[in-house]
Amino acid sequence: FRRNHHSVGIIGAPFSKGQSRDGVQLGPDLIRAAGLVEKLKGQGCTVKDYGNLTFEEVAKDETTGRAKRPRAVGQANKQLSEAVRKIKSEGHACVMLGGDHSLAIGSIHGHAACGTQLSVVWVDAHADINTPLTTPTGNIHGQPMSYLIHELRSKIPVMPNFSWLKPCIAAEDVVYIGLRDVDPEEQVKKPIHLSYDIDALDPSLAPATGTPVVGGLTYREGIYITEHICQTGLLSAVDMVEVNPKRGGTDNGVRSTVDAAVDLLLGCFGRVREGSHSADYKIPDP
Ligand code: NNH
Ligand code: MN
Ligand code: MN
Ligand code: MN
Repeated sequence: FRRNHHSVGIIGAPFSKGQSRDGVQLGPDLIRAAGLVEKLKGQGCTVKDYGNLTFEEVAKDETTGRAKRPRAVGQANKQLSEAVRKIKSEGHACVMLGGDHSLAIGSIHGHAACGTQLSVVWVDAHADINTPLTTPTGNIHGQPMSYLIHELRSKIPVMPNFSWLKPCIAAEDVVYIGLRDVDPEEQVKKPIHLSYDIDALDPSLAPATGTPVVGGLTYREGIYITEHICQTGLLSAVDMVEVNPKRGGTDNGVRSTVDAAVDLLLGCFGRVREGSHSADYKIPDP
């Protein structure tokens, strides 16, 4: 028998202003509705759902450099950072359901606030390391890494609602997977923050996302990463972001995207493809 004793804390962040496409704010409830909590419990995890954050409207939110909606993004990430910090202080592996990938700013910052040096595994079709001055689109979901890395500190302008944020990750502690070059880092020893952008997967499998790019990870490659990271025993927090039901085309496209997101999270917490049964399963006696 396999036994999983992962203790998981879930926080939903229905936030979309790090990019311009409506719908990605529906991710947290959609992923829950696909049975995430029940399925994690079914494979032996203890789960505490901390619910969704609520975000207030920001009336006037002019750009800083080229970065769009900095006040809304800064405020949302401040709230998220505090929520993740709390979940970590209560001893859970933290699962953040997005929302767009700008939320990695607060999620990683809050995770790092518990004091240990982290490594970050960034699974994405995109590197998300533009600065507010280099971004071609202005969307902050394409920038989160630039705010978090010590080495880029001098490249980041002062931004409204970002004064709480200090860089907390060393460039050498970041691993990228899915930039169409799959090579999982194996010698990380620090607690792992896995930031999973669903657009890392191939669009044939996960079409319901704002910026699909052809040539992505297969289901097998995507799941392999989570299994491998689970086996390190170092997984400390996960982001699952950029699921957008308004971009899927068909019901099937949305369903397959959401199911993939759930399966990736189950893989993070001990599910094995060769088959795992529920925690209380007993072989029937004759
Ligand atoms: N690189 C582009 C930008 O900075 C696209 C980013 N889009 C993403 N990132 N979905 O994961 O705007
Ligand atoms: Mn991303
Ligand atoms: Mn991406
Ligand atoms: Mn495990």
